[in-house]
Amino acid sequence: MKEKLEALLQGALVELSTVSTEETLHELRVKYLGKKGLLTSVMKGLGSLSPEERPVAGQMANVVKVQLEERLEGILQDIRERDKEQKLRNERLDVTLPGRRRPVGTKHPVSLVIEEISEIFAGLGFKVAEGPEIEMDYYNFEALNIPKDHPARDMQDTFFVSESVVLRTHTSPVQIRTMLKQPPPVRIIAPGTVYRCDSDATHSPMFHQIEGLLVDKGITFGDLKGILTIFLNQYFGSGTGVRLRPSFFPFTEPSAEVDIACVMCKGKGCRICKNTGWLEILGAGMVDPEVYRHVSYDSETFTGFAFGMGIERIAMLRYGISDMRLLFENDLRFLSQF
Ligand code: 2NL
Repeated sequence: MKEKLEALLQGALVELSTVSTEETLHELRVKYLGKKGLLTSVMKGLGSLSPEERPVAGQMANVVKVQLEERLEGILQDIRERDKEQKLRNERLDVTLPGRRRPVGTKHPVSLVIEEISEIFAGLGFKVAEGPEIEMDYYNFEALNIPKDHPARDMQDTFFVSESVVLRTHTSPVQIRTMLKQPPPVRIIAPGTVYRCDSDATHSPMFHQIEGLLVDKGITFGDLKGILTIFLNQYFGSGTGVRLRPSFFPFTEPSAEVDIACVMCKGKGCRICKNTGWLEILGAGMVDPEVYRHVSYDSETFTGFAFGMGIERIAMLRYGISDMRLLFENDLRFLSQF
């Protein structure tokens, strides 16, 4: 019996010396001290001993049991201590490290142009107006004196949603909606996204425009020229040359193209202005009485002017961007420069 117990203890101690996890420790506890464990089965043999031997062997078995229990408990504490330390080591953080910088976005150049131009016109008393990008044919064309058979309505240029609904091809319908909602005076600009079924190196099917509208008593072509000259001198720098050339739009009469002296060569002639010294920036004109008729404004009492400009072209001139497609590719190497 004594030998059996000693062998059992030695065997257990050898096995315990290699234990490194709580699970294998638990398995060994069951193997030696469990109900069907090795020590239990040795103790079951106590009954067959003589009355003199039994208490001695029993005491020995108890000593072995206590020793094993203490050893198991000791190893368990060691494993737990080791696991805790490892966990602390893994979770260690250096509170003196500088924080990780979050990348901060920049505004898109198209947004910058819209904001800056809107601000200049805000200073001239214009309010920003907005409207839907999916628009009624009536507001996009008919009310602007662009009849059904007009070339500007050609299938080639317009994205049709249905026979009477289009993706707006300009932001003019915003001004039509504004005039239908309120009586004159009106002093608004309408920046926004517009769509044309046209796509090549210099045309995107989705682009941006700002239009403006001023309607009041006694507004003349002189006011148009004055306001646009003030705007162009604020945006492109004071002293920027401005000239008007006669033009045609179905919704204005008379109409004009507005040029500025080339921002690159100051009018001397270069690649940007194709050696003309001038850059076309805006289209403008006095609102055609036919437009007033569609929104029930009295064209005998009220006159006004309207204008429109393409944002992408202005952004390219303002920031020296050579290819319009850079504005739509969303390459952060390009966008983060603004
Ligand atoms: C251009 C020319 C223009 C307008 C837009 C307009 C709007 C109403 C009535 C009359 Cl509601 N006119 N808008 C007028 C003249 C020119 O845009 O070249 N845009 C890129």
